[in-house]
Amino acid sequence: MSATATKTRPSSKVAPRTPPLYKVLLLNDDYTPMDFVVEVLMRYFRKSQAEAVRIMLQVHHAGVGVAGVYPFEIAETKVNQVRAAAQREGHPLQCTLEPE
Ligand code: TYC
Repeated sequence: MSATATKTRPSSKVAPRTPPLYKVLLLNDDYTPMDFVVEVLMRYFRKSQAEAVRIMLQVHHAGVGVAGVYPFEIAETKVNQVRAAAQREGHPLQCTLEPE
């Protein structure tokens, strides 16, 4: 084995290398404007406009959709940002977390 080669860990007794991930979900409703949902996806989830429109329409038609997948504290922050923005603007948009 070369000096830089990585060995496989001998057992599962060590902590996983990656943190558990959580999906941030957007839920559909009849009142939140489509443009607002697209803006939220671009601002808080760093989506392009085309991707934001795609996700918004997915939620609009299926009832729920994934805005992004993150470690817990980042996902929680994004949920709080979306809820605060929706409340500020008086929209009923719902946003929640679920383990991936
Ligand atoms: N259904 C909303 C409308 O017709 C649009 C919408 C999309 C609302 C996604 C919420 O998470 C949502 N204005």
